[in-house]
Amino acid sequence: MSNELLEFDVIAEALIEKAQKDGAETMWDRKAALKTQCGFGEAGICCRICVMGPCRVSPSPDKGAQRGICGADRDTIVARNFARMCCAGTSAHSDHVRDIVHAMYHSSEDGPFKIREEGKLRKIAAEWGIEEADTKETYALAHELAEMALMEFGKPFGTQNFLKRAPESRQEIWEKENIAPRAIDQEVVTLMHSTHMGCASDPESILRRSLRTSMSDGWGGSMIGTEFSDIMYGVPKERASESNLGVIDPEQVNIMLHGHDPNLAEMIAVASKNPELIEMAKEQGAKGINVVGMCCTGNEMTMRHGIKIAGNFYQQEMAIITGAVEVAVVDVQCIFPALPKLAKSYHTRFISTSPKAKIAGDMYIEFNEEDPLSCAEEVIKTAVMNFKNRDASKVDVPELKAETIVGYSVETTIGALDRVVNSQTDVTGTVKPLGDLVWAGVLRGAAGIVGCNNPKVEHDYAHITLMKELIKNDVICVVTGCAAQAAAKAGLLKLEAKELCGRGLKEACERANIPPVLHMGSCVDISRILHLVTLVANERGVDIAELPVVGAAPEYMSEKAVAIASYVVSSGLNTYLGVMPYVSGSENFMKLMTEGVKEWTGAAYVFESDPIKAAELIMADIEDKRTKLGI
Ligand code: XCC
Ligand code: SF4
Repeated sequence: MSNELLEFDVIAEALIEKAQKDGAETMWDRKAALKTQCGFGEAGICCRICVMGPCRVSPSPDKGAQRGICGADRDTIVARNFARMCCAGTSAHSDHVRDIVHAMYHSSEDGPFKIREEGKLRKIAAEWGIEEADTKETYALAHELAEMALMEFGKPFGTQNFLKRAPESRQEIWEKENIAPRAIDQEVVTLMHSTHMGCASDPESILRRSLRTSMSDGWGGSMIGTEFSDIMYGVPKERASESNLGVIDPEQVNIMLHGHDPNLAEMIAVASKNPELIEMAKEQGAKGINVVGMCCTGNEMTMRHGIKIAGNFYQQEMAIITGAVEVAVVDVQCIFPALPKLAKSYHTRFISTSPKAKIAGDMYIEFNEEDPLSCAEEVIKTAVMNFKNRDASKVDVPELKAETIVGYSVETTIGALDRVVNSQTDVTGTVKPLGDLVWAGVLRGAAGIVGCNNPKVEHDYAHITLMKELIKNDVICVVTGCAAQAAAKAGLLKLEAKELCGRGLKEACERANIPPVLHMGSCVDISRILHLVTLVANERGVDIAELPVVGAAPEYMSEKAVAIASYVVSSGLNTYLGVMPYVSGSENFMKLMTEGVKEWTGAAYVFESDPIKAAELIMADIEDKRTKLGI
């Protein structure tokens, strides 16, 4: 089945049935046990910011409690709850990035963390104004740049360095609207302060500050994370991979890498090639060691090493339910606390590694940036020695997997675009061909489709439906996170997917030899999308908000995604959310999000749960932008 364009994920049902037979519990069991989820929480009108509460106010202005004990009304309560999601989302991305920067600070010629992309190191160092960036000794420069990046988290003055990438018009908007982010930690701390009991109550001010905090993620933490990971681990290049649970190989020792931080994953990738460990696996009766990725770690590893993608967010339990995973090793974010218990229904060992995300219930092997390989080797040895404990009667790996092309960093995308120009007569190495294709109408526009899965909607359905609708209408899609993995499993990340496109996009794909949906990486790599869009805007001399480009998160669930939506809106792109955030309890706040914010940033949040309708709205949006540009 591996070569067909798959219709969504047809294996979930079989594995859920298997789980029941094995006596294992899944997210769907727990969702059912919760019965009706809390309506006040859902509307964002429950406040428990202080211990006079919790105060649940009425969603209706005509009846019920209108204010909490302190007098906060529904607008304030909703705004504060929303703001705190932005804080947490920004913290998660940026704090994971801090670890990447620390790894770069510890990099050395003969240590486990090395500089692989010296050119990129020098380029970013020069961009940030480091003197003699082209001549300094590599590691001295890397350490200087890392220290500078650490200051981006806590510098007392100034705004984020990467803002200068944006078109001047955008930078002016950020200045004028007071959403140019200062130090990342400062933005989070100050917004936590603002939303403390008895501080800000003005929803407009709270939203504005939420945007600024989220901006410190998109143009700060996340962008640093992407660029610095590239410097250390390599700029992703086009490469083939495979995706879906079928990449788990019953004949090998399977290690499932799940989480977000490339530091751990890179070390496991290195250690898994250690001949001694492979020999050890063979002695245990396995054919070898098979590392597979889940969620964003999966994205990072497939982009840089072609490591196969086992699945996205909602499949983390299913991977274990196959009965063929020796070790599930995790670092931070999006890891169900349910996994250790689930693992006990099988032979799987669950290993958490980060002091920031110590998960109770099975093993903990701390990952230490000063001696990273020892953790990685211990994880692999544990997996190898666990192979013999497999219960053959419980092994059932679905045979489903799809071929996939990944690796579209900005650099690689520009390289692919060079294939559509005449290298003798035209400039190469720029985004000009992309702008030309859009301006000529061959491509109507572009959409960044990102984010998670959410059991409130049928998994992967909204992602895939939206992507298919858009490519049919000649809108090229760039994808990250679990949306990218949904695309991978559905066969949208391969050249043959051009058959699903409109004429223009199909032709562009043929000329550039790319799929119509481009895998740009993990969620922090949404900064790659921002960067690409920025380059196109700069090349055309327009503002980002003028481009026929949108953002979408059809199935998101995490606080990180709320921060992402907020920095994408702040960057000037309308952002289509398929799941309602907890704001419906305040009509005023909703209005600010869907209309008011447009006056500040030129873009807004759009709520639409039906992907077909969302696609229609996006097409109208894109055509409207084109008309205004006169193209
Ligand atoms: Fe997590 Fe990044 Fe969401 Fe997937 S897309 S569920 S955040 S792994 Ni980021
Ligand atoms: Fe209630 Fe106000 Fe305290 Fe919130 S801050 S819990 S609304 S008293």
